[in-house]
Amino acid sequence: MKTQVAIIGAGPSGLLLGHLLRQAGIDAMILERRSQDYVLSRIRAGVLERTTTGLLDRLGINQGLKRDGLPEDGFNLADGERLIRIDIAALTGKQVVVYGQTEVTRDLMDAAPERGLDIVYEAADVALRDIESDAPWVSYVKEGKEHRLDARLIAGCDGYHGPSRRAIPLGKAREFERQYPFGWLGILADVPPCHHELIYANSERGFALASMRSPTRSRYYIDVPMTEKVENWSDDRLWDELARRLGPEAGSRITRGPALEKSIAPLRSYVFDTMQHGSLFLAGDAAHIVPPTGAKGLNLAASDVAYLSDAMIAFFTHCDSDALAGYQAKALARVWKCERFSWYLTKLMHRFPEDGPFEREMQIAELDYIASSTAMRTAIAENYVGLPL
Ligand code: RFL
Ligand code: PHB
Repeated sequence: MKTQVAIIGAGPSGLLLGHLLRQAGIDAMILERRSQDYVLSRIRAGVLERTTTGLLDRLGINQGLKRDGLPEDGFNLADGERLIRIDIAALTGKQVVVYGQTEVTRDLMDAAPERGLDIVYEAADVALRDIESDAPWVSYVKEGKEHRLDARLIAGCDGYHGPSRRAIPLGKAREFERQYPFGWLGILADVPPCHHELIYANSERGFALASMRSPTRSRYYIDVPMTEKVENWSDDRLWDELARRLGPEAGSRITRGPALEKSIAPLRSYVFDTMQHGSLFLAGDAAHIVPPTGAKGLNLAASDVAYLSDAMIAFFTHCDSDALAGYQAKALARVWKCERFSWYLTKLMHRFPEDGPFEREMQIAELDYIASSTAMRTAIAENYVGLPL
């Protein structure tokens, strides 16, 4: 088989890229290791920046987003009993939209056949070959049979654990990593949210986040040590803990219900500072990870794809290789700013085991400053709604 761009991974970055290329008349084929149902069962991001919704609008794959997306004018930082509202609409003139990654992914998957975007699910043993040449190819196994996909370019959109990044020789890249001493235990339940806006809480008992997917579906998180097991958290224990950490006001408005999903995700900051090598280009979690505080991961995947699709389209339509050569510099400049914001908000809103009274006073002083300074709230709001492309 032959295509112009072989895309590894049918997460948000691979699907968005595939659609943008198809819209420009470029052939693309996606190889995904998992089944469609498995990909859709992963509960992840919930908050979309304008950059991300803009791509869905540009593709015309925005009916679900328009129908079910919840535009948000603000979000809140809770510290003990105080709630600091970041009025993103007033401070930036922009909004974010609550619309789940599962829904984005489903919309993009559903639109694929009619737009000629081929997706091979359950493609095993994907391996990238001859990436330093102008004729790279990918081998994979489907239903026990070996296949070969020839391409002009390969897009590595296969997340943190995929093979694409590993195909780049380590000597050609620099890796930056920060692990955090906790993970987020999340619960999804069909109950109304406790508040109409997101609340990030830094309580004496630890971090909590109140988020949502719809007026009848809530998503909550608390931080737990990485040694913690989901099995130790009955629904009741988790609801009790959330109520304590979110404080008397929001805590008392929590509606409890059975978990539709419950899982622990590690927190990590990671940048692989080579996003291209030969004919291979990385996008999204394949090249970088941010801790979820700040809701940047999916949005960063989308902004990578905005740059990469423009560069690939220029390459195929005007033989412009300079655009491709400039992809990494553009993408990384934005990546580092999002890494900074996610790290900053993580430091501000979590109690780190190694921190003492001094670090806690620093958090209190910072939160006081945010509460009293429009400049500080504007800086946070600008980052939250998404920095310009
Ligand atoms: P994905 O979504 O990981 O997709 C990669 C795809 O590649 C496939 N794959 C392979 N395919 C073929 N062969 C192989 N050998 C393969 N290995 C892997 C995988 O099966 C998968 O389908 O990466 P992508 O597309 O770059 O998208 C990135 C986002 O998924 C990620 O950044 C966000 O989910 C992060 N994130 C959040 N981002 C936000 O913008 N806002 C949020 O509110 C937000 N909340 C979150 C999050 C991530 C979380 N977890 C679980 C890490 C909350 C959580 C809890
Ligand atoms: C979510 O709704 O899953 C969510 C929202 C905001 C975050 C992270 C996750 O910062």
